[in-house]
Amino acid sequence: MVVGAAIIAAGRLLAAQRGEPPELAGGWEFPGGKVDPGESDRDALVRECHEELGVKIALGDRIGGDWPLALGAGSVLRVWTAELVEGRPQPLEHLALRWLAPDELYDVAWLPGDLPIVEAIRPYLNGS
Ligand code: 9L3
Ligand code: MG
Repeated sequence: MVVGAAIIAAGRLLAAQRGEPPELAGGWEFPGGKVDPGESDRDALVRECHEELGVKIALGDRIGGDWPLALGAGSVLRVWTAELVEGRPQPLEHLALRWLAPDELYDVAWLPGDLPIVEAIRPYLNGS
């Protein structure tokens, strides 16, 4: 189980560029990661965003259901919207971060698993 955060601030969506593993390096994702044994999805997402970005987030809505990550691999991605509560995101474990305005959502090379989720975030970018 993998969890990801659609962090939104001032009407923009945060995208993060992976540096590893090699087959995913350079691709852009919703920050997050694997849920630890005994940990809730939501707790894992808050923890991962603190580790990866140095921020405290508050989770909002769940976006969709289980998004398939790799065909046949069985792993799925669960995504929540989130807002910043404390700190400004830093690329502590990523190559780069970008804040995407609504007309820039596809300016980055989203990872295949994350790409179909982007459109579902768009309604949250207006008026926030
Ligand atoms: N993954 C894909 N999209 C995402 C995230 C957070 C993760 N938005 C994939 C990349 C890895 C696996 O899930 O193959 C575990 O992620 P991590 O723990 O290395 O971040
Ligand atoms: Mg991660």
